[in-house]
Amino acid sequence: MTSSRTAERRIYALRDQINHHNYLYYVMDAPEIPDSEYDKLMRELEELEHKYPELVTRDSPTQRIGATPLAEFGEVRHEVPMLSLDNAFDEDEVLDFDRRVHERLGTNAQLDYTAEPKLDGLAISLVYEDGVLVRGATRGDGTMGEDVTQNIRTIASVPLRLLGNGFPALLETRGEIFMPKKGFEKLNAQAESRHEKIFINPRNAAAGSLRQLDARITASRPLEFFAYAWGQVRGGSLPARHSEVLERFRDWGLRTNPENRLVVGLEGCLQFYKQMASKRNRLPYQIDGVVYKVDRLDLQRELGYVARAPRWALAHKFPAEEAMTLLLAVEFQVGRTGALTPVARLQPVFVGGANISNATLHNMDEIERKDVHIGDTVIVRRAGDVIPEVVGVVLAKRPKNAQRVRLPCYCPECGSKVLRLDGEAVVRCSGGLYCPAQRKELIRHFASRRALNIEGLGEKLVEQLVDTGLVHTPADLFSLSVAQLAGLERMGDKSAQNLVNSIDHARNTTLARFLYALGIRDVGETTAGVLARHFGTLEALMAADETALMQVADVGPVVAASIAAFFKEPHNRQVISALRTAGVRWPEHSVAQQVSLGPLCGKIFVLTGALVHMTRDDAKASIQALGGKVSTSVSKKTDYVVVGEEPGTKLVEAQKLGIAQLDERAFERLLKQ
Ligand code: I6G
Repeated sequence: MTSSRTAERRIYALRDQINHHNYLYYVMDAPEIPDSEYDKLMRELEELEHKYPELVTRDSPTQRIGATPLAEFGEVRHEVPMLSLDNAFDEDEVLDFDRRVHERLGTNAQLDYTAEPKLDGLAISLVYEDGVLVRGATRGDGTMGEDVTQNIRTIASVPLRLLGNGFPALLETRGEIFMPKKGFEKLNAQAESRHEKIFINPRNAAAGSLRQLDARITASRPLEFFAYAWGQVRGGSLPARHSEVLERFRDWGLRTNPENRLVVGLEGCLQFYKQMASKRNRLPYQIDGVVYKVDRLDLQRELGYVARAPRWALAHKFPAEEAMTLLLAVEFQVGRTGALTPVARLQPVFVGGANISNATLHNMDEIERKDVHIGDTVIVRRAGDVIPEVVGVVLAKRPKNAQRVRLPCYCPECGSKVLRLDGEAVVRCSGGLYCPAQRKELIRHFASRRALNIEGLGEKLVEQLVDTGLVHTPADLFSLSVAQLAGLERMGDKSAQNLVNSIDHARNTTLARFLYALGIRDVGETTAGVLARHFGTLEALMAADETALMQVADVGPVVAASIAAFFKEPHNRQVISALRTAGVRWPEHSVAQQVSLGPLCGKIFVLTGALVHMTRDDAKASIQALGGKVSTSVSKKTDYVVVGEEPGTKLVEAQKLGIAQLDERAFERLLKQ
């Protein structure tokens, strides 16, 4: 049995080890043992303390989470007021600051500054007495703050006991409590899955987490700490420079920002600002600027304070990425794929370095999740080049007449019905072939190689045809004249004639290609082929309801719903009818014909080598249209190997197995039978 003395020694040793590993992990960012080893040490300490409760101390690493929730936070007076910083919003203001500092100090010499990222969190004061954390308090109004000791103790990067020695008997360190971006996203994802309120940004999440009366809730939140300043210091002294104090803090186990730098003069400050601005999005936490501090503490004392801010420090802010403004209306924009995106029309506001009056609301789910109403005061965010977005609502400012956002029933571009499939956040226009918003994308797809394969009709030309109003739907392509085309930019008579010829050529196609060309949502090339084989005719497919569609191999409820919705939309039926009138055709086979007749029905083909008169895709589609199957490897089941130029090893295998070979001519004859 462990004697009490042995247990005591082991407990102290374990605490030292755990504190040391905390230091390596949080302060040095260089852990030496895996988490599992660390957990083992913690478990051993917990067990020993459980057995010897009289040996438990407040600064033991096991004592982070207090058991009883508070009724309210106590008040704390800051003996040394917690000041704020003057802000600079451009280089000129930094220049003025540096000039004022020089004037007051009566020197022309370049000064050393500590340059630090300014975290977007909450200022905090931590008091250590004889190295033991005794109090954590918020800034409050700078003189009176709230006692959040219980909550601060739960933050793993805040040491409960300082390491090493040489620290003053009373040390009040100050710094920032913040929530890293990843932790914030995870917290919001959890809140969302539980249908709880989400936080607007990491700063709000950190503030909300620290103001919990139940420390167990704070303990579950991913909060972190960086030290950057100090208040009361008694029974000891600090070094003579700010940068040296920060180093000392680290030695004592207080985490400081590894991005901090000692820089020289104004130039050094501005260079640091630029570096941090470009690094900003890659940092694991949000920053809203950088802070410059005259490094020598004697010079700081000489400079003193003005009003509530030190003359020796300056916050150089990045352009604000978030701002509040009024949501005037919500409009729906139709994208190239038919997705309707709600767009917030805002009272113009300056944010992220630009005036913005529109921001995305993403989709209806997001609107519901954020509880956005028209008339609300909203928070918009514009970070870097990212599209501005509405991140949240200031509910306290909601006017009585605020209105819910309603999803339109019809597409604002073309009037076709709007669809929201079960389980999908995105809402779509069902007027695929007809909708102007989808026109360019659809025509480009319609003409693409694997669809109707209209040679020479590239993206640029599609743009011109649509922009000049010559083409509204794919059917219009078939009535284009040489004269019309020749009038377009970079289009000579010859190219115009060539394009008319290839459009004419594209009239003869297969049902599978035609279906694929229609750009029905969820209907790719393979599904189009399967549908063509299953139904045999376009009429049969168009007449099929969702139940009938689901009989087709590979067609599930989502795809069936997309197909049914597409053919239900009268605008789409009109365009299909116009295409057929324009002469778009394909060999028709009823299902019965396919099964009983058709030379290729049930036959398995393998293609090898390059065909001269058709692409491999065309050959494949033709075989499938006539009921045949195409396999990628030769086996005893193969009926024909189609042999093009420079065939591969498949030919050798076919010869070995004695399988019938078709050259391109024989293959073409077979297709025409
Ligand atoms: O609000 C602050 C943010 C960052 C600060 C600060 C800081 O240093 C990186 N430093 C001081 C001295 C003060 N406020 C008062």
